[in-house]
Amino acid sequence: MKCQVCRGPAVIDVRRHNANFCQEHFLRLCRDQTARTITQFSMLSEGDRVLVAVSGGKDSLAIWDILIELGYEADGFYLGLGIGAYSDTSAGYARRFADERGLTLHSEDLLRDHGFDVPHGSRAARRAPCSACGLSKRHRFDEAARRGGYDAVVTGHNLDDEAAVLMGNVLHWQTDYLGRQLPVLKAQHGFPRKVKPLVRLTERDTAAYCLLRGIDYLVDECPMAVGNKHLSYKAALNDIESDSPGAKHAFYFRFLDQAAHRFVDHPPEGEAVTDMAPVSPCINCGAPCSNEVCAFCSLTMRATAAVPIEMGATRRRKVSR
Ligand code: Q46
Ligand code: ZN
Ligand code: ZN
Repeated sequence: MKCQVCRGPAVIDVRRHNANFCQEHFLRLCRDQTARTITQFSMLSEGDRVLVAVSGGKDSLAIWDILIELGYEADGFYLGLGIGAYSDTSAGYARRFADERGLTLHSEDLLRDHGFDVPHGSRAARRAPCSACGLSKRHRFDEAARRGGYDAVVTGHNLDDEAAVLMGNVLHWQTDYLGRQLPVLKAQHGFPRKVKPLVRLTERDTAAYCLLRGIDYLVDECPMAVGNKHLSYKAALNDIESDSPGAKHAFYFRFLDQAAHRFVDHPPEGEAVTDMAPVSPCINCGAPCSNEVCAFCSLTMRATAAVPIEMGATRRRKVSR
């Protein structure tokens, strides 16, 4: 097996490119593909300060490393979710990565800083754990970027993630979500720009990238992901990919090229994504929101209430922090 670039011994085959690569050229491929994505979708500009959402897993550490290699000023933000040993271990990987490279890692902890963790808080708030977790992450990453004056929040979503989400959205014709499933969401209404520069790389690529770069990452999946539909969509797409290399890439990128704009430009009535409902600061935390209290503060109230609050009930009290 020879590297397609230098004809030296290859260490990895990339079937969707029908090519093999040595260590040096595989790492270069990952960086080039990421740089191409950043340029193609106008994700970042020279001089941008970016905040990477870091989980301690392969994708977020790979994108942080690649951005630094590409010359960006990139700091990290880690949010402790309180999911037992999984969270304790993931925090260690994120911290070690930053410390070994002299990078800045901001961190926050849901339990310490907001009074609830994902397993208990989601139960008290009567929300699915991943829904409470996703909402918390989005809000805290946005807030960290807003308060720190960062130009963009970067996440480590890869091609497998995006293709699986796309499959779920298409299976259920979630047209409003399809209109938002873009690799870059521009800054608007006080929310920072959000970008996914890894969408050309697969999970296998980011795992290999970390291995070859000597990046130690948390291999375990979050225990709360068990039963998550996206895992079965990923498995189905992997089956298709093994018979038709490149199918995943075509599915996602042709959606972006040929279909996504139809949902962005013509979202269902009342779901315009470019003109969100009027935005005013959350009366509790000051984050931009379209209600008096933002969704995260509302979740926090429910998650920290001694007695679970019935869904739909409103509470307007200052959340203790
Ligand atoms: S961390 Fe959070 Fe994921 Fe765990 S609880 Fe669900 S959303 S599965 S990316
Ligand atoms: Zn080579
Ligand atoms: Zn709020």
